[in-house]
Amino acid sequence: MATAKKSLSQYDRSKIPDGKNFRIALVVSEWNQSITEALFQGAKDTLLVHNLSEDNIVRIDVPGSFELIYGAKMAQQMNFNAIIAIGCIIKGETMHFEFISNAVANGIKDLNLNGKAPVIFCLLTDNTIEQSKARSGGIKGNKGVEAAVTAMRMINL
Ligand code: DLZ
Repeated sequence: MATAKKSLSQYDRSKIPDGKNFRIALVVSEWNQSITEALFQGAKDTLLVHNLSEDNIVRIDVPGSFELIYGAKMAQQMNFNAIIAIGCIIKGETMHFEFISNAVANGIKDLNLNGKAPVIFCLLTDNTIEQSKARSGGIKGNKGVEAAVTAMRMINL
């Protein structure tokens, strides 16, 4: 269903605002690190293309996706125009997938309702590592790119 809809990995660059004066935090989970690094790189490269300076792209590392909520909350209290929360949860044998995915989605939703800066949801919730690879620079694009584009558009609302 999702793939039938548009992918922001292919986007109209002319519709994205100039990022010269934007300051964006990227909160990055260390779980499934090869995936979250690729998402981070996709997001960062996109922000650089849109004129953000290296100094205005700040990375905050957290141990796992569950900690994205606290990391993003902390970043919201600092001087950022937007925050991108980057993580990857892969389904295993236990219920962790459901608990962590729901908690992160709800936590980030609450931050968006209550905080000043928008928090962008760049959390892969996949059944297999192959699905995550496909969405972090593979055949399904890079959700980090999409998150960066979304952040710039939300700042410009
Ligand atoms: C514990 C756990 C498990 C089992 N799986 C993942 C995962 O697939 N992706 C992820 O980002 N984090 C996972 N974690 C760690 C939790 O997010 C969290 O870091 C710990 O429960 C400590 O609060």
